[in-house]
Amino acid sequence: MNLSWLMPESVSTFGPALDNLYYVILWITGIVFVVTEVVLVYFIIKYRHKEGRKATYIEGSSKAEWIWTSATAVIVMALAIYSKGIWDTIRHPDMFPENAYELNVTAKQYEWNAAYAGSDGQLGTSDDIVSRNQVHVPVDQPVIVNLQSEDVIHSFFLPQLRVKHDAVPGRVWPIWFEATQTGEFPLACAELCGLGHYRMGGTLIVHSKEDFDIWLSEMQIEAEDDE
Ligand SMILES: [Cu+2]
Repeated sequence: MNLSWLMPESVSTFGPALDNLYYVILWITGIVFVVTEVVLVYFIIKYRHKEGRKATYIEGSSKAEWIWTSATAVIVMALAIYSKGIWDTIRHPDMFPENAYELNVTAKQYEWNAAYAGSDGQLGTSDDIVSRNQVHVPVDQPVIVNLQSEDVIHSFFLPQLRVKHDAVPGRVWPIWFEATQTGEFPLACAELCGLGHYRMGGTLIVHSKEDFDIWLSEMQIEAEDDE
């Protein structure tokens, strides 16, 4: 059964693997839930009160306990091993792609500020280019976002990219993703961060490589004109 309607379209390189893991867990827990409920209802009806029927004392069955304990352990271990590969790809610092484009994103009540290296090619210098509530990235290239927060805990959420990560004050947290499609996608804050949390939204703009370079140089010219 195709469950893809449950989620927004995926435009991320690691999206399909992550979605599959989600569907596998949903199937396993879904089947266990239905079977358990059916058995529960069956027993409620079968052993309902009847005049003259006396309850019997039972001590349980160690065979049944062995079966359900080991079956659960096997399923949980299998899921842990299956998900570890995906988790490592996405979050393990040693697995970060090397040819990534790097930018900074700083969250604050209630906006997202992105900073890109200016003409010196260095991030965190005075010629950085900034965009407010817009994160511009090139398509088909890994992007590293150094996430930080100026005030409280926010959460950088790109549903279509299958990215969600907390921005924690006092820490710089690198995350990465690679968009597979150009276009505009919503950026939301997924952590209740104050009264204006609901309007802490932005846009992820995925450009073709050429358009991204054009956008960057236009922003550089604009910044130089302002000086
Ligand atoms: Cu927020």
